[in-house]
Amino acid sequence: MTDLLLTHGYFLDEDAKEREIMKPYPPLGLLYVAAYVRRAGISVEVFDTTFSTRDALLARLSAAPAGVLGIYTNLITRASVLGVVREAKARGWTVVLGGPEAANYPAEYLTSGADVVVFGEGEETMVELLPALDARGPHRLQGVAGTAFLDEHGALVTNPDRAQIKDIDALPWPDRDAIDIQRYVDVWRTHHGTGSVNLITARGCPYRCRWCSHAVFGYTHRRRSVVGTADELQFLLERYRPDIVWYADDVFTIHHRWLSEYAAELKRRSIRVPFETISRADRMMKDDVLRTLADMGCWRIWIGAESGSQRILDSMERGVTVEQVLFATQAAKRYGIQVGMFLMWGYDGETVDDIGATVDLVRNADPDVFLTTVAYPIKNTPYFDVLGDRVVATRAWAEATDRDYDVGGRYPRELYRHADRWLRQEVESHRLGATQGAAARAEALKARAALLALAGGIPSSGGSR
Ligand code: B12
Ligand code: SF4
Repeated sequence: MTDLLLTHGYFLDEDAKEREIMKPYPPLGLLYVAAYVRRAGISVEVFDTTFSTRDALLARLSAAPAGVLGIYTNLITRASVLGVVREAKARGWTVVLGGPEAANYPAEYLTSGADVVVFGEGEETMVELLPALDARGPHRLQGVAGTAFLDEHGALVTNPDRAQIKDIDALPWPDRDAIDIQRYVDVWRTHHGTGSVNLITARGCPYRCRWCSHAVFGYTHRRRSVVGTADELQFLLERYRPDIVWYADDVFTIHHRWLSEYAAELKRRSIRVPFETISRADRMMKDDVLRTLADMGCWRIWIGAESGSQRILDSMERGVTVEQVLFATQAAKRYGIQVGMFLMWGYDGETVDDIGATVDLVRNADPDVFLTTVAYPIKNTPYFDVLGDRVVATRAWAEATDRDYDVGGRYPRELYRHADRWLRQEVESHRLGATQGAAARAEALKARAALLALAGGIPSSGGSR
């Protein structure tokens, strides 16, 4: 009998946009939990929903006997997970939620039917929680650190935080055998010509960007050993034969000495595999870091540039300058590394001038690819807190995500669509040059005019060419 069934409520089948992108990654956190509880002697099964369907999951839930169902939650899966919770409860399962989203809304999830919300790292908590659930049921879990539940009177009980795992090298690797990893590699290869696998080299980020969620790992930063990480990579390469790797770290180049030792270890093993990852410009300011990345096979690095306005970067407490973003982008490209940029519109206090500064930055830095998002306040972040009652729900909590919050006092959403068009056309016209880029330039000016009309003002500087 399976003591624990784990799943994550994300179905590609229900996400037309992501089906077009087709860059799915295995749910690493869930696989870490699976490996840890399995090592503790608990039998565990993972139902990976990515390539499956809701009907198939429900069929699995209907197969008796019902036990404990653990679900990973993140920001985008709220409605889906709530649906799974409902169906699981109707079939007699005890439901435990983990991951960054449930940790931010324990009361809401518990009153929607979940039995327990786990916050922080799931490994040790699950190993303590499962026998406690067996012995005491879901309403008397006082003292199980890292959990929240409703007591017999329906009152919310929040147990103390669990201490973070000190030695993350002591953790077993993610239980990749529990799901069909090869399918991910193959889907990538079919759609993009390169099969990809993911792994992490560290947990947690010590920076304090105000909009970023630290719900799981807090502000710690714990690294794996160079040898342990290289062992896992080597295993992945031998086992799944991917063409590329995604280091799913928060800031891959955060620790320069570690990076150079890791690169040396891979070289010693004659491993050079193209990889993609995320970093910060200020951790990419040295030639030897960029050379190391290039030598290791880094083919694309994502930089959270966010804004071209220093005033906005400072109010985000990003700890990075516009000059660093420009420098790091151009320097990475000189080393043959593609740059992807994350950009954010509409952060608190952003004006049309600031939007223009972002357009200027991207035009000048010329990253290979960039993605924009309209800033959204994630619960329990300093950004959410500072907005206070300017965070306005647009839909019922159960049907929405934190991305659906409206922010009072901000420009209308339509303005950011014009900002996007302005940015894309401006960059395009710059790439094509004065003659060939004339049409794009005209489009950029139109988009900028539309944006200004909506903003009801003329910028005094920035992006005003
Ligand atoms: C890599 C990454 C991505 C990659 C995904 C590639 C991949 N999966 O490898 C990309 C760039 C595509 C991406 C996209 C997005 N991401 Co992202 N991503 C991450 C990142 C940096 C690492 C994920 C990871 O592998 N973590 C390592 C594992 C070990 O941690 P974990 O999953 O949290 O698991 C632990 C616990 O949560 C818990 N746990 C997990 N599952 C379960 C289940 C049970 C039952 C229990 C008890 C416990 C438990 O135990 C685990 C081990 O301790 C995280 C930040 C982070 N460091 O985690 C953000 C993060 C998860 N992403 C986030 C966001 C917002 C997004 C996007 C919505 C962004 C956007 N605007 O589009 C999209 C959503 C895409 C999607 N389909 O989910 C937020 C989520 C915030 C929230 N409150 O939900 C995070 C936390 C970033 C942040 N700091 O704000 N992301
Ligand atoms: S945005 Fe990146 S650098 Fe900033 S706190 Fe979050 S993970 Fe760290």
